[in-house]
Amino acid sequence: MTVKTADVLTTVQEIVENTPITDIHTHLYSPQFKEQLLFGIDELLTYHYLIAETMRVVPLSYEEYWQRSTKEQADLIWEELFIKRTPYSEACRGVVTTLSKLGLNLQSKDLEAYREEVATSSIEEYVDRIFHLAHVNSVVMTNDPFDPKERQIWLEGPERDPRFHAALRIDPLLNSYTDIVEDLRDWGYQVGDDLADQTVQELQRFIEDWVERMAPLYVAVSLPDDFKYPDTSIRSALIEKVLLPVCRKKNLPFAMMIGVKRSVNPQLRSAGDSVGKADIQSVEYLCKNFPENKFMVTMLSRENQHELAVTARKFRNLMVFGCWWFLNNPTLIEEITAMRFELLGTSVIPQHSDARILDQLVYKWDHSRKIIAKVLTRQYQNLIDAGWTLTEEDIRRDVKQLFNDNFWDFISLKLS
Ligand code: RAT
Ligand code: ZN
Repeated sequence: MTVKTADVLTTVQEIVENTPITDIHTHLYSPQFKEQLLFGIDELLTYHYLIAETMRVVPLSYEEYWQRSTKEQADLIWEELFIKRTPYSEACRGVVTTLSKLGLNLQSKDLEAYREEVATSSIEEYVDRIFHLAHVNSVVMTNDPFDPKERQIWLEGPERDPRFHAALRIDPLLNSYTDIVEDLRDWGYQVGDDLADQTVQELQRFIEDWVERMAPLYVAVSLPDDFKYPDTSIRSALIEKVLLPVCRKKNLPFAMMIGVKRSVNPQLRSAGDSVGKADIQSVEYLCKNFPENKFMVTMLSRENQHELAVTARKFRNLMVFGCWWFLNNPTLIEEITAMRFELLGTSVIPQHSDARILDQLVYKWDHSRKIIAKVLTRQYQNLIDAGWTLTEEDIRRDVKQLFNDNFWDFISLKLS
């Protein structure tokens, strides 16, 4: 059915709201991972984005904050950001959207009552409920073989919930190799401090073992703003000799999340990371010199977004994804998404949730969907004004590509 300019908004909104999503980057876990899966009001309130906002306004030392229990921290955050102030920051509004969609009475502002109402009989049921509310059909976890608790669970061979896919995250290997050499040796890999041939083979074996164990959809790393490739660092050598060959062999994309300055304020712990502009030339170099490797890239600084989209025009082995972390704000999502649609058409993955707490799927996707619908509407209206005939089926196909197929097609794409 042909869609007229006047009807584009409602048609796009309806389709965007109702198309289920594959959420390609989260920090969620399936219930089999026990306490690794965070959920519920207190976790929602103690999200590290909200800790940073709270510590700006309370006359409390960092130590005093961290000494408190999660429940006490949540009480403080609720009091400071939601009662004494108006919660219009994006992270605060996210809590409000989530509570509202969970059916809680926002007028009461009664945190204790919310806790009681959301208390859930079974985590499995809660996962179903949240996936349903968020209209998400599956999520990709972030799986760290260097995390002792998570590692143990994988070694026990957990039962897999098909809605939770794995992603092998290898930050310690690429960002602090010398800190993990000892662990690797303890686990039976004959590795040295420098990348002699045997070490390279053993590190490849380590990655392949974890690929076997987790069946990840991609291998991922977060990289600092001063990331350079190539350079003389061990990281460059590891990428060239260990990571890229294994990714080619297993046909796995290498996902690079570039531009994080870790621990700018260590006292804030998980909330203490920041952002810096990175060098796009490293991405260009990798895409150009490793055409048989697939790269998924997101960059943290707003200043990198235009050149990243342009780089994706040049290299089909580069998939741009998401508005990451400090970019996950309405103004920036709108600007970045519009720019990507104009430069790349439908060939991007516009968003991921980065949800750390199960309940966050509800607001992260509610907020992003609204902006994506707005930006898409504008693109379609301009196209109709230019003389194109647009059908409802066209819109359904496009949204399905943006929310699902672009990712899955890239996962199965073979470049040679
Ligand atoms: O967005 C976040 O929650 C960050 O803390 C990070 O987890 C980031 O997304 C990452 O994956 O490193
Ligand atoms: Zn993340």
